[in-house]
Amino acid sequence: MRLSSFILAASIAVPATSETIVITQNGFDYSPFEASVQVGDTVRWEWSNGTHDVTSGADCSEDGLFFGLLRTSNPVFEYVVEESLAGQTVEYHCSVGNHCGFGMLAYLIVGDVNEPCPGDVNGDQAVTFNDLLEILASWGSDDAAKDVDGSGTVDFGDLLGTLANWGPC
Ligand SMILES: [Cu+2]
Repeated sequence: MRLSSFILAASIAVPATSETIVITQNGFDYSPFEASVQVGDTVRWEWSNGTHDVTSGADCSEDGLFFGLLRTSNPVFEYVVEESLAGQTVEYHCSVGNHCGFGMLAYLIVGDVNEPCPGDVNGDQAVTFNDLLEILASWGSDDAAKDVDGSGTVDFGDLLGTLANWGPC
């Protein structure tokens, strides 16, 4: 493969890291109404006013996935997105009074899980020329993040492992 092929195959992608997604309660609203999250992210609901909660489940019924209070005595509820929810849309609502009937509900849009991706040493969900550059920069070291084949040294075997997984993860 020629060098120019590597460069053409390089792509821009967002690094995969765990984040905290903040959802703010205000009146009968959760904002954002649809929150995009990833497995492993922390969803953090923040109370603004009134007496509410965060109850998972569609049609104003509780499915037991998560539940937390949102009120002056408990102004924050956090939930870490479980792997079983990958690729799903998770509906939740407020179970206090008839709040759900008044429209106090919202959604978590859970992204697909990323499979392990040998050769993606920079974690951008694609094996590209940038990964080769990182391997070359650590050539001869024992940097585990760049030791694609687990040999204990960053060397030619890691270049081969990277080439074998070329492209999007
Ligand atoms: Cu409520």
